[in-house]
Amino acid sequence: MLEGHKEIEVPADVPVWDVDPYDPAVLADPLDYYAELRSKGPFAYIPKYSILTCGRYEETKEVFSDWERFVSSRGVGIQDFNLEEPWRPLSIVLEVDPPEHTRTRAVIERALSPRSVANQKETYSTAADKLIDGLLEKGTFEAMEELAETYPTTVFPEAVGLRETDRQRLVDYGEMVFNALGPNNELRRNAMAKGPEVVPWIMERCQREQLTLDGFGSTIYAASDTGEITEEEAGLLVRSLLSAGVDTTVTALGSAIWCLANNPDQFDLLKAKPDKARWAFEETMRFTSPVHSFYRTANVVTEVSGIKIAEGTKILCVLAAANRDENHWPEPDKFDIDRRPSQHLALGVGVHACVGQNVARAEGYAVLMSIAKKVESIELAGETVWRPNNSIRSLAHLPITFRGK
Ligand code: OVM
Repeated sequence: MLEGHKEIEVPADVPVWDVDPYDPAVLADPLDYYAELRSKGPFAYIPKYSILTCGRYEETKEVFSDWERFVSSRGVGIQDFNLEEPWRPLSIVLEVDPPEHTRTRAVIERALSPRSVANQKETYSTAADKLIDGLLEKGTFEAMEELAETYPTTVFPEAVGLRETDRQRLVDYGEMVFNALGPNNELRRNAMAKGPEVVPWIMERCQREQLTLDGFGSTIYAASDTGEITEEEAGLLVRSLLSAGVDTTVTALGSAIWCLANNPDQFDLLKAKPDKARWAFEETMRFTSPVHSFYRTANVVTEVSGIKIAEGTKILCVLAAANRDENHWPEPDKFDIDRRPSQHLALGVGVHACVGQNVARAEGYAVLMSIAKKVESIELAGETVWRPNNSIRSLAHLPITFRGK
């Protein structure tokens, strides 16, 4: 075993690539690694971890969406749950395959439906306007802390229906969940060290009596009254919301500001037509891929693009590399809000595609819309610093100056 999974032979016709995708230097500045990955062919074998990795659009999409051959039930991180215990009770929507997945997914899908999210749009835009007004008054601010973290940790806990919230604990739990998918490196160990402080608090928030009667959480628990799921399962599905709904949107919002600050011509286009906010957010997701990679596990002997893949092979699907594939995207390294990148892989693809995407888009739209209406210029006001994470690409620091209209 290596990092909790079976060591595999190098498949025929697959290049061996002596790289560490989890090297903090690679995680902080990954574009060359993505380009080299795509240049290797459909797959490369990484001996340090005995994994296959893929980053071309076509193969990444194929592996990611074919749940029958490439399962999630053996974990979407480097560990194989057939061989090693996961760090927490399994997610009953992420780390499971159909048919079990279909039942739990339906419940979350209902809770986060377009109609349910539409009911909250006004709340999202009021909160965005208030936040942006406050930041305009400050002028210069730390956009990761004061905008990207503040916004989701204000609107999302309320949308879920948490009676008690704590920005730091929500962010720290997200950091644990996403670092946990990588090897047992320093990033993972440091994140895991926060467990005793964070996990009991999160689990308590998932209990029915801790939730209001009008949030996503209450809709999920309603499904336990009809017997569709058990009450214990409802708690685990609320845990999924708190696992996946914070770090991802924090990252996407921070990266959206970073993209607009670095591309003033694109911000001009957005100001001229604030309705483009939806597409500016979509392009941010393609361009920056908040979740840079997830694994699948080959559950059978199979073949992709003529490459034979052994059962038990862990495949690192680099969504961020696929989103920059020159064979799929014209000028992939250009941030272009007039592109309509609806086929990007930042939210995954197939039966496991992000179930919170309506919420994520509503948050992104509200914030970018408010900025488009109120802000004249967005400028970097100091050094930007990236925060390495085994599965998320996020900024740690983003000093920004807003000037008002
Ligand atoms: C979960 C979950 C879902 C999506 C992403 C995620 C690793 C977690 O169900 O806990 O982050």
